[in-house]
Amino acid sequence: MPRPDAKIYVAGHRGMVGAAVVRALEKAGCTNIVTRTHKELDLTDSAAVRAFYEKEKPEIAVIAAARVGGIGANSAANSLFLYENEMIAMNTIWQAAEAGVKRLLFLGSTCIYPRMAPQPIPETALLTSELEKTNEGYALAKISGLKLCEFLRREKGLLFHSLMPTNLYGPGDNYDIVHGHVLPTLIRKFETMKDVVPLWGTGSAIREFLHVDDLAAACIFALDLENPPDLMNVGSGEEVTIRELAEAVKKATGSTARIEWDSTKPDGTPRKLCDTSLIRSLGWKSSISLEEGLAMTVASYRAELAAGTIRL
Ligand code: GFB
Repeated sequence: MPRPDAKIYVAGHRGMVGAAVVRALEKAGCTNIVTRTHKELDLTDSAAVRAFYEKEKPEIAVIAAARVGGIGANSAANSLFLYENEMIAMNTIWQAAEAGVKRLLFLGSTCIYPRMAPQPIPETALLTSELEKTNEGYALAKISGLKLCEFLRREKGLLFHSLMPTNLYGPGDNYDIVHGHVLPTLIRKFETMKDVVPLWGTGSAIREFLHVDDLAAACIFALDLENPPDLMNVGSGEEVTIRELAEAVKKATGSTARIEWDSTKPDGTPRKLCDTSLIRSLGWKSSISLEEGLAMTVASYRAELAAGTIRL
């Protein structure tokens, strides 16, 4: 557990992941958490990030800030996903090292692995073959970030390391029908479309889902390791086809609508199950099942909608 008084910067605290990390750190007793909204600090601006670190001088940084989106958002704007995420990663990691941050945890995604990686995907599959085209920009930026951490650790002895979570979901997700990830988008579709729910692709793609509170617990676990691996996968081991996911969301929402598949839309990576043997061998495993997590997330979707705090 980080010391209760350790000054910890969480980048991206208003996003689903950053908010979950802040909740978990607070629950673990941390009282000195530093945050900045996007408006207060533009993470693509190197000079501003440098000034921020010089002023605050955090001891630890957790980088959960990123431009994220589902297959629709990524494939329509690979350039933006590459540019913004590259800038955010380079600035938050490099300037942290310059300002004397002792420990940094960088968060990425399992889309850094090759499209046809062996399944389940081990960390060693990194950079062994071509990336999935629909999210190539995002993946390249995240690969740069994890490599910068690795190089700084090797060259300067800094304890900078990375976690690569599988597809995430949970409270505070983005429910935008066009730009969102599949799981929150399906919740919104089944909650709002009464007769027919149009879904993308063939439904045959396979995904693994992890509740964001499980990822936050993995972050605390990783920050506790004296000598963490440079790169660790974080997953639930529970994989489903998109078709099975759709049935599960339909059930969780109580919808009676008919599903219609639009095979002109992309399936993306055929399968993306990460090998979590490394993190499990060190003593961490997920604890929220997909069924349980889905029920919780449908409830939080409804609560966020009623409270007017939902991101659509
Ligand atoms: O979460 P998602 O958008 O992205 O899921 P990826 C895409 C899968 O769900 C594809 C199917 O197989 C889609 O065909 N799908 C079915 C839908 N209906 C829908 C729908 O209404 N909306 C969406 N979005 N998908 C993302 C990357 O890949 O994974 C990101 O683009 C990130 O960079 C994230 O790495 C974790 O799982 O394909």
